[in-house]
Amino acid sequence: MKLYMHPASTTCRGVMQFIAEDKLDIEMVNVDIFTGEHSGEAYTKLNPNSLIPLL
Ligand SMILES: N[C@@H](CCC(=O)N[C@@H](CS)C(=O)NCC(=O)O)C(=O)O
Repeated sequence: MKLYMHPASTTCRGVMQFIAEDKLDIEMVNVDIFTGEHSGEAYTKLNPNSLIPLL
């Protein structure tokens, strides 16, 4: 399982904290919302809403 996120995103941090506290085996995939990566073709194929986080 993967979490698509950005560490500066407050909506991601709660999910990241839950994963860390429960030591879950989930890969973190950084999506650079500052360069618009979340609006690119690769990410919108995963999440048409263009928002992070995405599990
Ligand atoms: N509750 C929303 C919150 C997601 C959200 O607002 N994420 C922000 C980052 S904090 C985002 O992806 N913003 C990109 C944008 O609005 O273009 C959801 O998970 O669907």
